[in-house]
Amino acid sequence: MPNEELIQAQGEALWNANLNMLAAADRNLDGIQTITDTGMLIKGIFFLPGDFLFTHLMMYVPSLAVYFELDAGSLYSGWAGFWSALGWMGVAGTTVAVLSALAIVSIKVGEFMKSLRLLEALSLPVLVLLPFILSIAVDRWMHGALDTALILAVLAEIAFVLFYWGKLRR
Ligand SMILES: [Ca+2]
Repeated sequence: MPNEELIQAQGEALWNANLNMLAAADRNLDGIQTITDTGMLIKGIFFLPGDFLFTHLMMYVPSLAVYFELDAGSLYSGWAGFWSALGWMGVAGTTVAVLSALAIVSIKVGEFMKSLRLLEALSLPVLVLLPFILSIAVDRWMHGALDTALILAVLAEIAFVLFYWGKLRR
């Protein structure tokens, strides 16, 4: 029975070494940057999901890593490729789903705004509040005139509603 702590440490070391390798410009350490290094980067990016899965199983569920015989040789293996392909399909599927949802939402919002006629919708709250704001201003200007000003504001609201009512019926 292999030591679980050893497997955890090995998983972490493998994952970090893989990331360090991908981050380096000269990935095969031959002292020169060539097409081989670019190939290793592309391969490394493709294998990221599978290698992530295997190393993190080693790190967090070592008993399972032991059962599936995961070790340094599991990275970049056929199974790592299988899980990587599945992982990237999941990423692509999620991206398409999110983009489609965003497209649907933006169309719906667009239709809603069009039906409201944007400027009218934005000006409506301002027009509704305006008489009340003015009545408070009047009270500041002529002390004690708030009651009168509010009555005038309510009358303005009624006139406003009647005006819109007539406009809508046309
Ligand atoms: Ca190189």
